[in-house]
Amino acid sequence: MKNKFMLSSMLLVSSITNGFTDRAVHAQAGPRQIEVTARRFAYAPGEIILKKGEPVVLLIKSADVAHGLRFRELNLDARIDKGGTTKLSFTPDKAGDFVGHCSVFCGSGHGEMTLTLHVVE
Ligand SMILES: [Cu+2]
Repeated sequence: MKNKFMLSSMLLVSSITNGFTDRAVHAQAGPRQIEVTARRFAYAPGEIILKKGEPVVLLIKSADVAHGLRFRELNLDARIDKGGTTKLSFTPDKAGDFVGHCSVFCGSGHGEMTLTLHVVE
């Protein structure tokens, strides 16, 4: 009687543990995804820390009009349609600070609309 109870609790514990392991494996698969919201005239967040050599996907969502995001030094340029979301996938291959600018004219503050990537070693 006592043994049967112990066995079933052990099975229960091991199935919970397996569930956690599965989830951890899934979380590690694929590149890191970061959500960014673009709205006149800023990106949120306005600064992102990335690791050199680590693949990343920026999910850039527009909360109002069409916007863009260009990092000249990283050879990246994205367009985000009005109310839409654009996936920008890349792997930073050099460390440093990179300032991205909005590349679709969106109004009076367009020139000051920036997102800074801090790529660390
Ligand atoms: Cu703009």
